[in-house]
Amino acid sequence: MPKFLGECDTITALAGGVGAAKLLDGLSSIVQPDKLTIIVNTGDDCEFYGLHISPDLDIIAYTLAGLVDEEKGWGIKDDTFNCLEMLRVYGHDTWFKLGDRDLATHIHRTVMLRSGYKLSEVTRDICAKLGLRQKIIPMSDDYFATKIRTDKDTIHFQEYLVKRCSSDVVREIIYEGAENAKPAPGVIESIIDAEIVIVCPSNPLVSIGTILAVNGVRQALKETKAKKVAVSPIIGGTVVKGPADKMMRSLGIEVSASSVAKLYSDFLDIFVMDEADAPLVKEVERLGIKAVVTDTLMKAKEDKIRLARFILGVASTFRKA
Ligand code: FO1
Repeated sequence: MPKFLGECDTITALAGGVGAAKLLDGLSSIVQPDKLTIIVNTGDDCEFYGLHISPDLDIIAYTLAGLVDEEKGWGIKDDTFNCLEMLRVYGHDTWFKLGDRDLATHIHRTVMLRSGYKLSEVTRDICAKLGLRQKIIPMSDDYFATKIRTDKDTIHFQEYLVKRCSSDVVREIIYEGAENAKPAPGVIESIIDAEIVIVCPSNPLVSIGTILAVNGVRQALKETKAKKVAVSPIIGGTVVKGPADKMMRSLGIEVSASSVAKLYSDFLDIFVMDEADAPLVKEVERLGIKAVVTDTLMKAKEDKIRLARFILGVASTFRKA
């Protein structure tokens, strides 16, 4: 039985996939589920075999439901790939590894979307059926696709990440649909009404950057009275997982924790960095952000809970100027 914190603040988290899921796993162990709202990136959403795939929504939901394949950080543990193997026989592209049980989620989502439900409604249904009580909201119900311009073409983010193993030089990140993407119901309200907003250790360009690109989100983060805490996904100049470092380097952004802080400096109060980045504290504080250091590597469940406790502890003692 998890032990929740006694007096708990209302928390809203901005999340991408694997890195965010680890921290949210820790947070969920110490925060009552009805106090936690998670706004999730949908720029990675893609379509395969006519099915709508929402990788980050699924990574978060599967993780909190205890279903995730912990080794990979995505997909369902002990899943089989019989359907994909048969699709390969029929000549389909099978580079995006969709497991048999995972496919049920995508079929269910697609059936509901085709019947007229919004992605936020479908997500609520999936979470309820998986027994989750935290509120998980897609950043937008509208079309939004993260595209990558390379030296030779423009491709969907999943093609860049999975099919081409992040091997291309990134010339530009295109947030396709951002101009028309409205925040899903509850996104702005949960940021405004929160006591603490946590920006998870996700890719600042293609996970958090997409959420910030949705109309009104950045403004809500500036306006909210919540204490806003971000955790750096960059440790000592590299990432734990994913292509954030390669992407930043390609785009001429220095690969450092302080570069991430800079991207959030118009709304952020507190920046949590790894002990390895202690020499950057002054540089971050020059941005007008309180910088704190701790061990941010999350290998075991205890690490996730310890980091979650640290974040809530720092936020509780922070006083806005
Ligand atoms: N990531 C991979 O590296 N290879 C895959 O084949 C793959 C399949 C996949 C299927 C469902 C799903 O929900 C996620 C999946 N991911 C896969 C993860 C995903 O591409 C990314 O990690 C996220 O989009 C980034 O957060």
